[in-house]
Amino acid sequence: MRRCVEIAKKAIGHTNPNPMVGCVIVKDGKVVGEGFHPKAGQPHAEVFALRAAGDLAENATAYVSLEPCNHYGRTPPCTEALIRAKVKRVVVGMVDPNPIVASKVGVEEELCKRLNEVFIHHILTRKPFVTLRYSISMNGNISDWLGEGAMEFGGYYSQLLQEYDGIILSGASLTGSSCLPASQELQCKQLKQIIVASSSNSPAKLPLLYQNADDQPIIFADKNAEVDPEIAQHGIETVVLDELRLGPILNYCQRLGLCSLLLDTRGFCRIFEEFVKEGIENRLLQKVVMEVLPVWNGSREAIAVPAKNFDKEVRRLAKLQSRMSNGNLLVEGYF
Ligand code: AOF
Ligand code: ZN
Repeated sequence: MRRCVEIAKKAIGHTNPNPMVGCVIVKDGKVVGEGFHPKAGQPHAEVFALRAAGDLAENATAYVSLEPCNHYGRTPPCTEALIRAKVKRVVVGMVDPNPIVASKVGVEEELCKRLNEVFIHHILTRKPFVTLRYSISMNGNISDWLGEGAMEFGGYYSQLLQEYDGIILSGASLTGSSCLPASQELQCKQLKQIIVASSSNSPAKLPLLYQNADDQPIIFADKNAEVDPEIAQHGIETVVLDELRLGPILNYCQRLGLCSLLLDTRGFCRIFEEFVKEGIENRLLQKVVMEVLPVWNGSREAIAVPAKNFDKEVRRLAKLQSRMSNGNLLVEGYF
């Protein structure tokens, strides 16, 4: 089952709105076929694994990280493919939360659920899965910097960009060195850029993070924001809201089919403080990824971690995990 999850991850960032799924077919203690679901519209993991196994699937055991589907969606039911191939036993990691599928089991369930936290949230709530990301200094202030190596290929930040459908950034973070890199790996994934422009953080310049991305960014501006006229000339969609709030932005993203969003506080600005408050109070945020940098930051760049006007109650985060990444500490948790 751990192997199923490992191969399912090959499609990270490419399966939405479908889940990532891996399937391994085992016969007489040997792996005879493996497969994963690469993309919505393409065959499911079981189909690829059965193709690889060929005749050896007969009397074999199929391990699948998600309960095999039994419905006609974009593709036919995997249950029928498994029966046709005469597989003897099916071992399932987690039940499919999709109400049109459904039944039993639970092998390495936590692991299988973590793999598809986005899919699970999205199919049950029909809302995007939103992760708040920020870096802090050792003295507990937000830092505008990312940890060393974070943006490089394999770095945690570039992995986040691969994983999520969209990124919400402040207009202020779009100038100069804090722009995202246009590396080859990132270009293959269409990451929708959602830029928030309020009067205090209007993008000074045309914010094209990926010069080659087919996808145009969207700008959400409040009515007092000064949006560079060049932006309109480039035909970039600008949505003017009376009140710049996270809820309406997320609804808009949902309609665009974005299942997961990274709320990135780089270029941290007042508006994000409001977003975090609104996000926690209205349960719009699901996850936090915090990077602790080995620095002590001074008053010019220091901004307190967003807690302004936060309702008195303490919110406890669940399933805390930590790891080191290039000398920086990464802490993750769930609201
Ligand atoms: C599986 N194996 O690899 C995946 C499953 O439109 P379709 O045909 O792609 O069906 C999508 C639904 O099928 C999706 O919402 C989820 O319930 C299930 N995904 N099931 O047996 C797979 N990706
Ligand atoms: Zn299926």
